[in-house]
Formats: sequence, structure tokens, C-alpha cells
Amino acid sequence: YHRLADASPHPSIHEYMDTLAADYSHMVEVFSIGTSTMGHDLMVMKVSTGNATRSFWIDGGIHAREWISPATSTYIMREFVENYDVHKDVVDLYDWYFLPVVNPDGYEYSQTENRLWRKTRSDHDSPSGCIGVDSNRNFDFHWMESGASSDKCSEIYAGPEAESEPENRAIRDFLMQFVEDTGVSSFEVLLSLHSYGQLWLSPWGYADIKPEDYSDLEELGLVGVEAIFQVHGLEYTFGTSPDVLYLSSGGTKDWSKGVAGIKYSYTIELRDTGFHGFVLPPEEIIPTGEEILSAVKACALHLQGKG
Ligand code: 0X9
Ligand code: ZN
Ligand code: ZN
Repeated sequence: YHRLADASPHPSIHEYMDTLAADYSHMVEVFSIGTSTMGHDLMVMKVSTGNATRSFWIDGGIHAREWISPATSTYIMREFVENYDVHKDVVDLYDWYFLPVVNPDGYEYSQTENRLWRKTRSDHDSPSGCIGVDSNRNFDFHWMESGASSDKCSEIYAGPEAESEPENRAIRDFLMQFVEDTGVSSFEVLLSLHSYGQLWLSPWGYADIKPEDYSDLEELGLVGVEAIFQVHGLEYTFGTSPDVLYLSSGGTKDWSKGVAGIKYSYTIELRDTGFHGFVLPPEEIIPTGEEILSAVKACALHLQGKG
């Protein structure tokens, strides 16, 4: 599990992204979409061979302790770029955008101070000195309606107001640029990687209701789940958050579908089902990367009618 930045002698996630951009400049761009509370850049890597009209978004690390999530994003980035020849059929189908560490302040804090830290590291003047907001409760869509807390010390503190966190505002401002006049985004898919539970979660999370195009979301989600199973035989469960986990509002996938017009918006809870939980052994990084890469490829091919 790599550090965010400046991790000599080991390459950090940001250094690796810069290396890919330098070595594969014909298809890779790396840029910042904003800064975190503590001033870390929110680095996005775009992979494009210039053949696509639609885009595909993968983010990770919104919850600090879920280390397998940035690792899996990074694995897929590496495969698409360094093994482009193997994955060409899929890479060419979309413009790919990766934000592997949505919550860099929390990620670094979990690396150095508290392995099980979840939230951001912002200070909202809690009388008890509690720090941080759950960015996966902070988006401005049915904010604070369910499964979220106004208690500054809670692990699911939704923030003093919607989009109080600079990380959430940066994602909002970036993705809103891609919404077309019809209200539909040129991003067709958004996958927000979390752990743990082995779940493929569909909107909505804020209430026990399904979007009108739920059958489309279910069809694609089951393609992903089946592809995962074919790699190492692991079972992931598909469903809405309330059906297979719990209610929660202000999360990425609800906002990206409800506001940013991204039809196929999902949260994926990666390995495992609780034996190691958040502290997944590094031996499971590559196998997790392999099965999620396979799911991403299967979904892309399925949507383009080639699966
Ligand atoms: O509670 C969460 O934020 C996610 N589970 S986790 O254990 N990774 O913290 C599930 C969120 C799913 N729902 C939405 N994105 N709304
Ligand atoms: Zn999470
Ligand atoms: Zn294990």
C-alpha cells in the first residue's frame, strides 16, 4: 500500500501518476482538480487514445482507511497504460478518468497516525475537539435525510452544510462541466471504490426506492459481478444500499446520478467480507485488482454492445 506523495525510497501514488504521464504522454494526462483542506492536490489521471466520445469515472479513497480502494484504482490505471496492448479493445472505448485518492488528508492520517481513520481532516469547531466530515455524506443531494449524522464526533458526520468539504466541491465542479443540455453527462459510468463487504451498490441510497431505470443498472451491475466471480471465484452481491447494506444520503453515487446526470453510478465495496475488514493484507491487492479490472472491462464492453 503506497503513500500519497513524497514517499522516498518507495514511489508514492502521485509520483507514479506523474511517471505514467511522462512515459506515456500520448495517452496520459495528470492534473489537479482542486486541493484538500490540508492543501494536498486532488490528482486526476485521464487516459485517452482519442477514439472515444463518452467517459468513464473511477474514484477511490474517499474513506481514509479503505486502503484497497486507492490500490485498486492504481492497479487499473497501470494495466490500462502499461499493458495497453492487452486491454486496447476496452481502453479505446472511453476517456477514462481516475481520482485514486479523494481524501488525501485522511489517507495520510491513516498511514501515519490512526490506521482506522475514515473521515476528512477538516475542523468544524467541535466543542469536543472532534475532526473531520464523512465526505460520503456531504454531497448536495437529499443531504442529511438518512443514515447521516449532525454530530461532529460521528463517523457519519455529514458536515455543517452540504458540500462543506473542498474535496466534495472539487468533484462537483469538475463533473458538472460534463453535463450536457439534456441533463445527461458525457460520463456514462461512475464507480466509487470502497471497502469492505463485496457489494456492488446501485442508487438510491437515500431512501428505499429504485430509480426508474433500475433494470438497466441491475443488468450492468450483474455483468460486473459475474466478471468478478470468473476471476477468483469471489461472490459480490448486487443491490441498492438499503436493500443489501443500509440507508445513507449524500453519497457519491446518489449525487452523481441525481445531480450530475451519470446514468450508471455505483459504489463498489471491495474485499473482504469482514475477516480482515479494512486491514486487508497486501497479498490481496493484486487479486482484487485483477477481479475489478475484469469487471470494469466487462461493463465497458457490455455497454458498447460488444460483450
Ligand atoms: O457508508 C458508506 O459510506 C459506504 N460503506 S463504507 O463501509 N465503505 O463506509 C456505503 C455507501 C453507499 N451509499 C451511498 N454512496 N450513498
Ligand atoms: Zn467507504
Ligand atoms: Zn484474506
